[in-house]
Amino acid sequence: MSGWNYHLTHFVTSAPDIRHLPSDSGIEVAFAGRSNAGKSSALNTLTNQKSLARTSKTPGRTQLINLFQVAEGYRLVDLPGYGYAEVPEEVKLKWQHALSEYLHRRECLKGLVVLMDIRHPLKDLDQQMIKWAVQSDIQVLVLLTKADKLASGARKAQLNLVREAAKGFVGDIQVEVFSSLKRIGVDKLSQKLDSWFTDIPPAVEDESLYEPQ
Ligand SMILES: Nc1nc2c(ncn2[C@@H]2O[C@H](COP(=O)(O)OP(=O)(O)O)[C@@H](O)[C@H]2O)c(=O)[nH]1
Ligand SMILES: [Mg+2]
Repeated sequence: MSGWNYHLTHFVTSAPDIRHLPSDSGIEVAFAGRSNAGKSSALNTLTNQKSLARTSKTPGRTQLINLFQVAEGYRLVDLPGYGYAEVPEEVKLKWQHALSEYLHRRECLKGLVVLMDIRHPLKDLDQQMIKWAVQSDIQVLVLLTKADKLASGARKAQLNLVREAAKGFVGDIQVEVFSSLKRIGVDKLSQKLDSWFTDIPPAVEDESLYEPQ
């Protein structure tokens, strides 16, 4: 049972960079991925809204950080897609710096969802995002998107491959297949978000509890 109703999510604001984000409080989960990875579609599928993630995707505003609110203080953050071939190198480096800063400094950032096309996973910047998240003790959910494009055997093989590679990052990384088109993996995504938003601290191993009476 999901504790949160993601269908109630609504757009709050756009920020031109991380310095203009709302106050660093509550709990935030960020969505990142190369452009065209299926990020907007995933957000729309999760929230069951046709154009939530596109409402602010007007031309010329694609580099904005878009913030959505599930409930007061609980936000989903749509980071601009990276990997645009046509963006000048200088702009790319600036943006990478801002992303690194966001992942390292944002206190309320609890989890990072990294979306990658299942046919082209773990590109350089995807790996960089995961590394930054791990450095900052931020849990990661990798979604292998457009899973409907592969037959089940190939899908499973890709999943295993990426799960194996994820171990190399030595962090808290869960990898799942996802398809907005076929609604695959939506439950896995909402369960992970539930766990981040619930924010129950990990069980403290209090040995006294286990002492025989
Ligand atoms: N087959 C398939 N296509 C998808 C899926 N998700 C997104 N797409 C397509 O991939 C393209 C990019 O999707 P979009 O959500 O805009 O990607 P974004 O740039 O990461 O926000 C669009 O043409 C979508 O229709 C999916 O689950 N299955
Ligand atoms: Mg998008």
